[in-house]
Parts: sequence; C-alpha cells; structure tokens
Amino acid sequence: MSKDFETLILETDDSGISTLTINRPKQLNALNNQVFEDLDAALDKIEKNDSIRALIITGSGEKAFVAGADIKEFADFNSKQATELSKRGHRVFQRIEDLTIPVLAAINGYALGGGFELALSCHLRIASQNALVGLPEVSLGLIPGYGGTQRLTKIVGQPKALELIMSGRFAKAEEALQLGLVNTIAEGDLVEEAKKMLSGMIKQAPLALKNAILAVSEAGNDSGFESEANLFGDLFDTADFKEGTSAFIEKRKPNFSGK
Ligand code: DAK
Repeated sequence: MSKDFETLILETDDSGISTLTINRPKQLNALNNQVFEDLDAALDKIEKNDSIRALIITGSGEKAFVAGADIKEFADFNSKQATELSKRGHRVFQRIEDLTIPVLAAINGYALGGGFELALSCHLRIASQNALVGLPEVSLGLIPGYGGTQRLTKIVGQPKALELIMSGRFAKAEEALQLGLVNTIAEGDLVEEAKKMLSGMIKQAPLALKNAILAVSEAGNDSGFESEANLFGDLFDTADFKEGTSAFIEKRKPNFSGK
C-alpha cells in the first residue's frame, strides 16, 4: 500500500493490477483540490511503472465511488477560477483516458457529477448492485465541467445525454448497464470481479492492448481508419506478434514479453 498520497491509496498486486482508491470516505470521496493534486502525482507513478498492467479506480467505503466535486470547495469560485479549474479537471481526466493499459472504474455506490465524469474517463466500468450514476449539476445551477457533456454524449448519444443532464436524475446499475454506461454489474465482491475482468485482458499482448486503446480512441475522427491501419501495421514488427502466431501454430499458450 502506498502512503505517498493524502487522499488516495495506490496498491499493486502480484499480477500487476493496480488499484487506486479515492480515500475521503467521510465526504463520500468528493473531489477536492488535494484529490486532483494526488491524482496527478499517482498518474506520474503509474505511467513510469512498466510492471503495472492494468488499473482499477474505485472509492473508499461501501457507499460511494465519488459523490461529485467537493461542493464546499467550489461554492465561492468566480467564473474565471471555475473555467481554469474545469480545464485542470479535463487535463487530469484526459491523462486517465490516455493511459495505454486497461483502466476500469469499479463503481461502488454513488458516482455523481465529477465522480461520474471520473468514471467516464476510464476505458471500462463495472458497477456494484447499489451503484447510482448521474450528473446532478443543474440542481446546483451548473452544467458538468469535467468532461461529462462530451464523454456521456459519446456513449449514449445526444437525446439520452441531454435527458440525463437536464433532469439531473440518477440511474441505477441496471439502467446504466442497459444504456452501455457500465460494462457489467458485479454479483459478488466488486474489486474481485473487477480484477477477474482485467485478468483475461492482461494475459494478452501488452502492445496489442495499447494499440487497441489508441485505435478505439480515434473512433469518429476523420483520421480514425488511417490510425487503425497504422496501429495495426506497427504490431507486425513486434516480438509478441511472432510469439502469438508461433504459439498458435505450435499449439501452445503464448508467452508475451511486451516487446
Ligand atoms: N461535496 C462535499 N461534501 C459532500 C459531497 C460533495 N459532493 N457529497 C457528500 N458530501 C458530504 C456531506 O456533506 C456529508 O458530510 P457531513 O455533513 O457529514 O460533514 C457526508 O458527505 C455524507 O453525506 P450525506 O450525509 O449527505 O449522505 P446521504 O447518504 O444522506 O446522501 C448523497 C448521499 C450522495 C445523496 C448526498 O451526499 C448528496 O446529494 N451529495 C451531493 C451530490 C452532488 O450534488 N454532488 C455534486 C455534483 S455536481 C467544477 C467542475 C466540476 C464540478 C463543479 C465545479 N469547477 C471546475 C469549478 C462538478 C460538480 C459536481 O460534481
């Protein structure tokens, strides 16, 4: 367990799956300034550590993943401060989305406002049975400011995104699954099931996972097909492509090196 952060716990298991826990349970893990500073520092560590193969982001306690940005902290902001901090949030959440290992949000309870936006910046999402997700910013006289208007719309389309944003209502786990907002709902222990989901992925060739993340992130861009072709082609020069095809021909399991 890492004690390097005031508001986060970073742990890595023997298989290389790291778990980053937002740890302000008394405030339902609300995102304050310190959480953003700690996230930046934790991402530095994660990016530099090649032995980390996948990342789970979750919240401390049973009740909440993250119940939003810390309302007590931003209540006095003016327009200029708010715009600047929105951009900082965009930058930090984009760093999460840009990681080239699988990143899974394990949503244990409330994922509201900035908390849901954090979950949306992850590549994958698993929900606990009691999960509730939503963007209630309009109830505070605001709109989502940490990427929610963009990422939610990409996943569910304009009509559903506007319905959720303009009502500010919360969706239960089952509805979130139906809308494609979460990949699955955990039946048992959330983090165990999150690890199970990732364990199948980290057996695959790391550079293939990386290029899959990069190619999918280009979907909808004009250059998307060209990027796919290049990312696909690049993999033919890797040792893991040789290993994967040899293992198939030799009827054995591949032993990928990540090269
Ligand atoms: N901020 C600060 N404290 C929070 C919090 C939050 N978002 N959510 C909960 N807490 C605190 C409560 O104040 C309470 O603290 P004490 O009173 O015990 O000191 C403690 O956590 C436990 O909460 P409750 O007593 O309320 O627990 P309940 O089970 O009764 O209710 C709840 C759970 C999640 C329904 C309720 O806590 C709640 O409605 N929380 C607020 C949800 C919400 O509206 N979240 C904000 C969404 S808007 C920005 C960028 C982005 C944003 C804002 C600014 N800038 C760049 C400036 C994003 C805004 C949002 O996230």
